Amino acid sequence: MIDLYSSATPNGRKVTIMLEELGVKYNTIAINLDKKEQFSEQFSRISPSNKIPVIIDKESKQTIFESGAILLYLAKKYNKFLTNKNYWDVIQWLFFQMAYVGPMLGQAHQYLFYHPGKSEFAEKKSKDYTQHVYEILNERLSKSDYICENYSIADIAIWPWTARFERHQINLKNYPNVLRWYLLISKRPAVISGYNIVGDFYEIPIP
Ligand SMILES: N[C@@H](CCC(=O)N[C@@H](CS)C(=O)NCC(=O)O)C(=O)O
Repeated sequence: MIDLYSSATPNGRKVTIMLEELGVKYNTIAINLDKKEQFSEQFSRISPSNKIPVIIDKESKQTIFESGAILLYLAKKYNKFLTNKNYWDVIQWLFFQMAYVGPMLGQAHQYLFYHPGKSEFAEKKSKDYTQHVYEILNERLSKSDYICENYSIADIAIWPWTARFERHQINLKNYPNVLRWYLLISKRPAVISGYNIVGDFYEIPIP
């Protein structure tokens, strides 16, 4: 049994979608970010950066924070969504998500959605980076149905961030390959269920 500490956010949804895809049993412990529960003494012991998601695998006694590390751990443990055939391809796109997509789109949420009008410079930078991310994805998805040939942890890591396209002022219709991929993944039963495991209910946004 796996304990998952999470919230209804893109990084949290990566893990609930992965667990639903795997069909394994897990408990969810909701961490209310608005109430700053991520800074509690108890949660700090398992999450040094005070961020969700975190899992505790009671079988292996392994605690893991950082969503990319969690996806890798689960893919390795259950031997799914990361095959030997295109291992490094998936790894590089997973790292692209962790190092570029997440941080840049996360900043865009701050400057464009939560706090607009504070810094013209930051808003422009965020828009430029966001468009760059979508251009890269659109080009990549012109070559295959999924980020790396077959559905993998690269898709599972990237998709929940693209589901916030409205917040970072992106019209998905301007990125037709991303739109096709986005809609394809939106229809997966595990994605539909995994989108809403922790916290309030949200519809998957469809452009
Ligand atoms: N690189 C981390 C980022 C995690 C992260 O930013 N989590 C956000 C929610 S999506 C969070 O816990 N924010 C709370 C805070 O910053 O206080 C990961 O991918 O797990």
